[in-house]
Amino acid sequence: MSLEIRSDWQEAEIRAIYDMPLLELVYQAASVHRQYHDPRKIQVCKLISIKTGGCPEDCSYCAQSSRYKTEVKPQALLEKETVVSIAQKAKEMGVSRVCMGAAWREVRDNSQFEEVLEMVKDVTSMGLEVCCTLGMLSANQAKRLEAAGLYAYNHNLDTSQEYYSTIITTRTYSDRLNTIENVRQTNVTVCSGGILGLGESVDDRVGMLHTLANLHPHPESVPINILSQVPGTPLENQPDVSIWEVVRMIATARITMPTSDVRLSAGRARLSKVEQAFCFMAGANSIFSSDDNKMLTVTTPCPDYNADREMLNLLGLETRPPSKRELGVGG
Ligand code: SAM
Ligand code: DTB
Ligand code: SF4
Repeated sequence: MSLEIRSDWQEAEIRAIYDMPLLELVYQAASVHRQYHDPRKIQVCKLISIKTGGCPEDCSYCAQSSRYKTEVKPQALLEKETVVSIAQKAKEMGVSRVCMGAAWREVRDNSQFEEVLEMVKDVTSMGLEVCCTLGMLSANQAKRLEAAGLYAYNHNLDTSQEYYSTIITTRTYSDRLNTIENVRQTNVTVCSGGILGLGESVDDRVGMLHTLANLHPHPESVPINILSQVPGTPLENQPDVSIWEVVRMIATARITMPTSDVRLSAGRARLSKVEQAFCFMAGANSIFSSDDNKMLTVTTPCPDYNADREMLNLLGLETRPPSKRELGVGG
């Protein structure tokens, strides 16, 4: 297999990778992984929901959309001090990246954005990589986040262009790509991936990877989420995705985007240690961990720091320190 970094993938080539005999696929992905990454290192990330619920968007999977009746209670923007203290505890537990999520359609130029910029500065100055996921961004807002020291911006494509409007009607695929492009014009790194289990076909999964792998450069970070079926949302009755589909997706992302971090994100809580080990073998090199057993909201469980430390020890894996690149710049 060629190990060059490509942004000219054909959809059929990616499909052929995804469809390879499973163990051959995992072996090739593991080989690529070893070429570009230290396979003993896993980055542990912590999500902080800085503003929860009441979102005007209609993403059919999401517990935070105001259109669906879920158990999530809307909450105002957290105080900066609260965010810093969660980040401090996370750092002590081996976390090197903190991702702040807000249930917004888009960032507005208001006092709340100013507060988020202050949070980014303070958490960055603790020596952590800071990622934000705040909805759509203008080019100017991306530059302001860059100036605050932001390390990464998360904005997922979620699925293929063709399937997108089945899942979300309040924005388009090109809105998504546009925000990613605005982030790309800065030094902030791009985090973009998707979800398995929305009722999408294999062609949709391959289509999403095709779009991501043909971005130039590739997103530095590619989260692979497994749908957590949230009661009250249109996708509440979706069947569970098989672990083998998850492994195929991770391996195909690893082979097509060799230098990117591939993050085993939502849905990990229902995987056994053996299943997670398979995901790491297939090239996943990051997890989200927590002290309160939730990802952003109570609807999506997350293993806790102690359980994860035990698992990493068992598998002979170590936590990765924060990247030194550009930490503190502009902050
Ligand atoms: N509001 C921002 C946005 O949509 O860009 C950021 C927050 S949103 C929670 C970030 C991502 O989490 C989504 O793009 C989706 O991939 C993932 N996600 C949300 N709800 C999920 C669920 N129930 N199961 C799995 N992944 C989910
Ligand atoms: C991503 O791709 N996965 C994380 C992060 N980016 C923001 C979120 C996972 C889903 C959280 C859903 C919930 O907790 O309600
Ligand atoms: Fe809002 Fe993001 Fe949830 Fe969509 S995924 S409803 S934009 S919080």
